[in-house]
Amino acid sequence: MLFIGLWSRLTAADVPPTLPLTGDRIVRVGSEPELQTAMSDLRHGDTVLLADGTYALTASLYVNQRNNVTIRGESGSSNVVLRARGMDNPNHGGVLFGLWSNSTNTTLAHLTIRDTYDNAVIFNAGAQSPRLYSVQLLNAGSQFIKANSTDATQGVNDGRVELCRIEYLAGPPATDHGAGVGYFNGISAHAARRWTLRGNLFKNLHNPDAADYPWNPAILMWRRSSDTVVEGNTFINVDRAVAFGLENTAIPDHSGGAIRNNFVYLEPGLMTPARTASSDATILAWNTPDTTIDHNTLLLNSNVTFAIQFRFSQTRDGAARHNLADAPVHLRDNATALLANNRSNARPEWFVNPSHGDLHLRPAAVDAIDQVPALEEVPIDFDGHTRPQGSNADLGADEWVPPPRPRITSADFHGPHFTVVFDASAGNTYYLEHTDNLPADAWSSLDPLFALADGLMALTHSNTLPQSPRFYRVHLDQ
Ligand SMILES: [Ca+2]
Ligand SMILES: [Ca+2]
Repeated sequence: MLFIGLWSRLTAADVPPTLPLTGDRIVRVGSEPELQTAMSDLRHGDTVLLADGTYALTASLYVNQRNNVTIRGESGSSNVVLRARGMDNPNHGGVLFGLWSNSTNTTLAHLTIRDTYDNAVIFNAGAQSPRLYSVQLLNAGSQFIKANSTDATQGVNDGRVELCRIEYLAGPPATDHGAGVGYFNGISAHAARRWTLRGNLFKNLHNPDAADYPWNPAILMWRRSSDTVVEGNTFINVDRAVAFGLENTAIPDHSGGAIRNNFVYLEPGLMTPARTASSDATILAWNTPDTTIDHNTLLLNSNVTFAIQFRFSQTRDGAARHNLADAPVHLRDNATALLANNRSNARPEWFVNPSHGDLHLRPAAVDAIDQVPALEEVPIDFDGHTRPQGSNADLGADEWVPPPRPRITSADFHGPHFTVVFDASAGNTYYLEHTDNLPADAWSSLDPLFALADGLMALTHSNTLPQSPRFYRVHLDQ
């Protein structure tokens, strides 16, 4: 198959909408000293608005008993960069964290925090209802986001992490920061209730075998956490994607909640055979009653034994339904769950662009499309499309929507080459066809073109001669 793409355009998900600018005071800062002054003078209700640029942090940003504080850039997430001294640099200058808060309604938006020796963002006793929106957290020396508890039963509740990117750009921390080498998660929250993690990307949270922590979940909600919702996230090359609960404690380690409409992709050969042998699964429900795991898409390429695992006897009254994976669902150590319509033989060619974590369905995924009745609890898909489209709902996170007919926007000769430009939809294959007679007995097809993204594409009939008449059409392969 020929792959040529001339133009593409960003989808809405690549540039999240900008939050409206609110706050009792807008405190504008344009330099690191001004930022630190604003933090020292912080009042309840402040919005600290950072001008575009890179800020080399001389201290962590402390939101200490100041409620309703927002720290943000203007828009996007990459124009404002808060840089610490390096996740493996013991000369961290005391800049252990990016943001530290023990306050209510701390919001972080439209900026990047990178290269912290400890957590990128930490919420401690007293913090409630934190929000991260359109934030990049890169290269953290420990958990990217940590939510600690006041005691065994009271933690940071009602957190939201939306449209954020959490990634190691060149591998995880290589040195021991006190808890062993490779001690990280995307988020670790203790005794945390009602968090929502939606539309985020978790990438390369993967330790080498020599690390002390071979199985860090990107999302770890445990130690009496409850009612977490994890939806619409993309996980690429992570040791584990999600764990609701981990330990077989007398009181459930987590309860309730939903893991739905997520994409998980692991590249072939990510894990060594020894790792794979002890892998359990990518999504864990361990010691968590009443948890549902529905409509996820997981392409794991034989790196792990199971896609989803329920474990321990208090894990009951939950369900795994309508998941699309290339590995099965597993019940371990007396766990029970309702299992329905989970497919374990997914193929890479069913998906638009797996190595980029794009597990939208291609039309070729006939064994996934229109296979199940819509599930009342999961009425929309990864994209916000309602289920079902077509005669039935599709397995996995993406409900496939038939693409619009291609619309030709221009057609021109360039020497002996005739080029047709048209609107294409990601995941579909288009043919340029021609005939010299209408109605045509048969259309002649040129090499097909596969659309990696939505946008304009071009197909060229090379070394053809002008002939009158000749007719062209763009054919959508379905
Ligand atoms: Ca359908
Ligand atoms: Ca869809």
